[in-house]
Amino acid sequence: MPYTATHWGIREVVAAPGESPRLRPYRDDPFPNDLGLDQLSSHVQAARVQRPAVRESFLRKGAAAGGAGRGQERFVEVPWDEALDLAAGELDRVRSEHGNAAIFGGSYGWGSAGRFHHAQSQIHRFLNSIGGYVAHRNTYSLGAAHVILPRVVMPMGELMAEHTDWDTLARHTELFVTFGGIPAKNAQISAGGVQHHRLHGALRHMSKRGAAFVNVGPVGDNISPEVGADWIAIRPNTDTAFMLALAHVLAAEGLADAAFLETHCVGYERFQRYLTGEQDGVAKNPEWAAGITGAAPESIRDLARRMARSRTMVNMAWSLQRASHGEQPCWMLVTLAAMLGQIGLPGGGFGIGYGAVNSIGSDGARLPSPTLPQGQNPVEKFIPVARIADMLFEPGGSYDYDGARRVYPDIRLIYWAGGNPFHHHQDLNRLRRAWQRPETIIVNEPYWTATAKHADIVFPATIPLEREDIGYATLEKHMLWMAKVAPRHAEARDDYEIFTELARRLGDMEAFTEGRDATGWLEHMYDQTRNAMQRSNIELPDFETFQTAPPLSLNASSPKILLQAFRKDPVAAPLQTPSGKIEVFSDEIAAFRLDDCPGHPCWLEPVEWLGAAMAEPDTLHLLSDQPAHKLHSQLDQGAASQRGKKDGVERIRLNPQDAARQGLKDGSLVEVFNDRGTVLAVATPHPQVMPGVALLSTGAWYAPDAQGRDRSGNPNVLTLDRGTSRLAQGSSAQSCLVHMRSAE
Ligand SMILES: Nc1nc2c(c(=O)[nH]1)N[C@H]1C(S)=C(S)[C@@H](COP(=O)(O)OP(=O)(O)OC[C@H]3O[C@@H](n4cnc5c(=O)[nH]c(N)nc54)[C@H](O)[C@@H]3O)O[C@H]1N2
Ligand SMILES: Nc1nc2c(c(=O)[nH]1)N[C@H]1C(S)=C(S)[C@@H](COP(=O)(O)OP(=O)(O)OC[C@H]3O[C@@H](n4cnc5c(=O)[nH]c(N)nc54)[C@H](O)[C@@H]3O)O[C@H]1N2
Ligand SMILES: [Mo]
Repeated sequence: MPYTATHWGIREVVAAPGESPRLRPYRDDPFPNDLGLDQLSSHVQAARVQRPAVRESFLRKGAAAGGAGRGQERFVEVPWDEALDLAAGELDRVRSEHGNAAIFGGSYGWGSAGRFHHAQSQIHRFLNSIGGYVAHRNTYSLGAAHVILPRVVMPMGELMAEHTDWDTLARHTELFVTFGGIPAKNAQISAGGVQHHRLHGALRHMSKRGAAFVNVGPVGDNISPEVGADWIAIRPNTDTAFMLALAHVLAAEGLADAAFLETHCVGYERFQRYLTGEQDGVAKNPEWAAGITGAAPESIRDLARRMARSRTMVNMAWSLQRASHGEQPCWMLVTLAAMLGQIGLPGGGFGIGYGAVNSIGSDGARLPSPTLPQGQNPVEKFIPVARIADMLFEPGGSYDYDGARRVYPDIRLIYWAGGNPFHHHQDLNRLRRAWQRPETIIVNEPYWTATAKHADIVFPATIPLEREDIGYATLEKHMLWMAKVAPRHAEARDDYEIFTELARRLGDMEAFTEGRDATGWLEHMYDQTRNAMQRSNIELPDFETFQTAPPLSLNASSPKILLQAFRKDPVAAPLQTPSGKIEVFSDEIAAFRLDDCPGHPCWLEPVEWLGAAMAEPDTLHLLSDQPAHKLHSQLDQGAASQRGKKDGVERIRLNPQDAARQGLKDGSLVEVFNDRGTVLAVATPHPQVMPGVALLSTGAWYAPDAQGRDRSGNPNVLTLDRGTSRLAQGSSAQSCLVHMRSAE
């Protein structure tokens, strides 16, 4: 039986003679989902790009066409050779006239599973082989965490792999306090695929063994009802204030672990002066936090005491740091866990993202992975990933990032493969204006996404079912041969072939291909991984056997306790921070003198939040979480995704009181709006969304009408395009105020 991997699960391919193949979940997955099972159906395939296509005026005038017509003009289909010549000509013109630092190939995005046809690796390798490009740094997922955490405790990449595993939590954790739930909808996903969806079983196990759960945040149902969590509702973006108040209680009642703070941390005393109010005259006590968060002071006091007397794990969702001052909840979470003194103990300490993806809490070892080498990028310029519109608006403009002053490059050409910025970026109307500025935009895409529609040249890319690949996901313990099970749609080609043809025209083919075709690369990558695994005492079959074998289970299980070695001996196993210890105060960050990220964790008002003066009655704080029924914008036209909508329009959840006040019923069509734009959505009252808050998941395919109103329900028409702070410059999508009115 053939198999394939998707980011949301391994799929078996059932191919009855004479019928088109069908997908079904992997039989050994204890908690499978139905995402994307209809990938090959005609209603999904209808959105495919058939043939290379060029924007009409661009075809006539080339770069002289200007960018104003992007997203409006019609496309003209052209033969492959003509499109390739045109694209190669543009790449060559820009690199010789302006240098490779005028090419942006950030190409952020998840693309599809499969290690060779990994679109980001492909495009980076290609652009490196033709002389380099301006790259992006960090992710939309964890923009703030990537920058703050290595300075405070450890790099996010290591932290993701080293979270205490679920089994250890089940055996030791008495109290699991989470900010932002443990959303099962999110744990459907792991980059590269999932063999066993483990969250469901893990939570059931913990609950059976007596662990209690407390969920703090604006939404109550982002945790399994089976665990019977207590919900403490707080306003969005106020978690840091809540955590500060917990810390205040610990300090005031002598519950903080002074010994751990002394031996394993630096700078607690300076932070304490802020906490008690000695520094600024404001004690960060529960009464203070109540005014900010809306939570009752007693609930904070009780929780702090409970946390101190239990074996406690404190966790936060990644969404908390995808917000204005998103560095602060990360820093404060680690500080709070340090005060509890249980970091490095089984079942205690902190987690960042239990539930965010399936791999967090896995007992899988980090093993060598098959990777397509990306080569060297001679261009040193980069941008923090979410600063793309700023970059396009302000060539030569300066900005702060991680303690340095940097200058935005002057981008003339954008090449995108494997991502959808018209899904993932904030303030899409602003992006649309910025996107008009480059001379040339090239996109490889299987589907006519909004990004493809805003390009000059679109190359139709294959999907994984139309090519062979190696499926592998670090920490998920699987490796499988992804079979080719469907013919290529229309004239689609693999990214690898597209880049090979461009590299040939640019005289750089040998550097890109190293003389290998796709099969040659698959064999090469597999053999390299096989050798590397052998060094870790894991035997893999030879390449030929692998191609017909069922998914391999790399049974390397290694129970984990985060920071156990550091706890045992902070001198022998120091952290990589400047002091080797947890930095509750950071001299380096303090020296940057940033008013939006001082030297210790603190409460800073978000740019937009419910406490702000601008929040008049009927203002709602809009959260745009990850969609339950798909991965980002992928397969939005599929059955699973459509199930989450009404008549093709996305649902927006809000508290029944807010709905009633505005006369909205379940199913009412509404306009959600602010100064940045307007989207249509379907009102869905829900008691577990706190008053004043609305929740519209991401992923709907941006479809502006003539007035610029998005008819699909894409929240990024409304979100704020500002960095988390001048330290990390991450996306702050979750800090966004909106209004709502009936559209019926
Ligand atoms: N408001 C708001 N916005 C957000 C977030 C949020 O919480 N709120 N979350 C952010 C986060 S965390 C993320 S990770 C981003 C995700 O943003 P993206 O990763 O950009 O979203 P995807 O929809 O996964 O885009 C992948 C694209 O690659 C295409 N693709 C698939 N396979 C291939 C292939 O083989 N070749 C090529 N060329 N293309 C392929 C797919 O069709 C799809 O269009 O969104 C961010 N945006
Ligand atoms: N089904 C599905 N799963 C996914 C993805 C997907 O697109 N679809 N994307 C994957 C990716 S790329 C990523 S990065 C992860 C992201 O993982 P997360 O960032 O953790 O996911 P979100 O769904 O954005 O947010 C989780 C929950 O946080 C809550 N929340 C939002 N703001 C606040 C706040 O200010 N305070 C508190 N306490 N809670 C808040 C919301 O209720 C939401 O349900 O998800 C991954 N998993
Ligand atoms: Mo993400």
